[in-house]
Amino acid sequence: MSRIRQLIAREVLDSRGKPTLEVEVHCTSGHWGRAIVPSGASTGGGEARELRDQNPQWYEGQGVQRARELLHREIAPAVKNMEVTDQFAIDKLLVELDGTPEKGRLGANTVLGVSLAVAHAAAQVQGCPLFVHLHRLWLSVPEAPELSDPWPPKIPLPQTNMISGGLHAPGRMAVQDVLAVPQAAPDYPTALEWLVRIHRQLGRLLVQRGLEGHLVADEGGYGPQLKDHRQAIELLYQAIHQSGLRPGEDVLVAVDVASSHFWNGTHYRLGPQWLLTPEEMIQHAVELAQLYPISSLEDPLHEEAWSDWARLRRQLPPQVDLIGDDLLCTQAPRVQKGVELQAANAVLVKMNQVGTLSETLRTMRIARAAGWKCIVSARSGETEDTTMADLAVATAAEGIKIGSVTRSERLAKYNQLLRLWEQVQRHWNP
Ligand code: 2PG
Ligand code: MG
Repeated sequence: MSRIRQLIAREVLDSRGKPTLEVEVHCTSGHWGRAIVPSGASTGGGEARELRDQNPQWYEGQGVQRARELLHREIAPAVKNMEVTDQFAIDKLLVELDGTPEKGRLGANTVLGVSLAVAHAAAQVQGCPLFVHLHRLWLSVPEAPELSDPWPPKIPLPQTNMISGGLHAPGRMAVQDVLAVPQAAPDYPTALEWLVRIHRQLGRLLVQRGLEGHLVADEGGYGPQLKDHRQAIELLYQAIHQSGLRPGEDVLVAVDVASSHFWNGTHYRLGPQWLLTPEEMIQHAVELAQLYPISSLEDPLHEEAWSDWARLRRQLPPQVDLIGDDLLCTQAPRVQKGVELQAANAVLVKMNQVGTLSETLRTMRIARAAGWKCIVSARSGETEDTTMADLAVATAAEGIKIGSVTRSERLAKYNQLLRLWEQVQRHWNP
């Protein structure tokens, strides 16, 4: 038994130098846990809300001092003396305390900071690694569909950012993210070596072509001035090949189109002179999947185009995953709707899109029950916090999207997966 004694929140900075919340939970037993909240740039309209101060004198209005205050004043007294291992009861209380559907009062950042720090503290109390505690929670989510399989912890397959566009880079490419997926790597350390090899080779290739191959974008990938995403996919294809790997066999390509951010209400604006109607966009997505070794397309249609998504799903080859990020926002009702409409077959999981660990796990269980894949994702604004890596392993997620293999806020997670890989080998996969 260990009860919550004290919460401490502080304003720290994320990978874009933007304030974010760090929360500590201290228990009566002396154990404690800490978590830091990430933050997105290409956010979905259905996401839970972040609370920011809007005070122009402090970090241009982006401060989280009010979130800190609310946490100390309202949340701390409410959760005090609760059993720290009782994650579901604590999260339920946090949701009730906020009282709004989109966590607009306390802020999803405030609530998530507490929810995750509680999980870290609970793992300490039980003397087990975080992913083991999260795995137990995953198996016992209340009000969630039954799990048909035991889903033992497993290392997810990375989708690694190589070239960035959209809101994550200053280049011309409208599409946000072209990623490499080392699907045939025999194990995680090999996958990571392949990814670094490809990333370096791609940098050399960009320089040879007179393009920017040194500076990196928000998630650590390159952000050169390219014509469009087809050029980015072709460059990545060549870099894979020049790395001694077989594109389409060893390594596949994933694309996060993030199309809500260039949808103008009638057309998708892929370039200054390149406007596509929804029907043309569907055809374009199908063509991409035919032309290139594509493993998944994320948000190829905008976040409210449910019936277009369902049409695209019917036209895409079954082996190409259709991932909903802005479409689903890790929200259970949106995933339920997506399942009913057969609008996708995979959900991107970002804990701060919904605000608590319990709600995240419930969303994942709904996806699982429908036979969908789960891809746990970092945000473009990240920190040294590695909880998402543990979550992915604990829930046996098929994929993980962390960003590129540079910048320490990304490598913190890739490195955590190396540690978890050893543990999974030892205990679950000997
Ligand atoms: C996405 C994420 C991560 P952001 O769109 O999938 O790449 O970006 O955190 O800016 O929403
Ligand atoms: Mg996305």
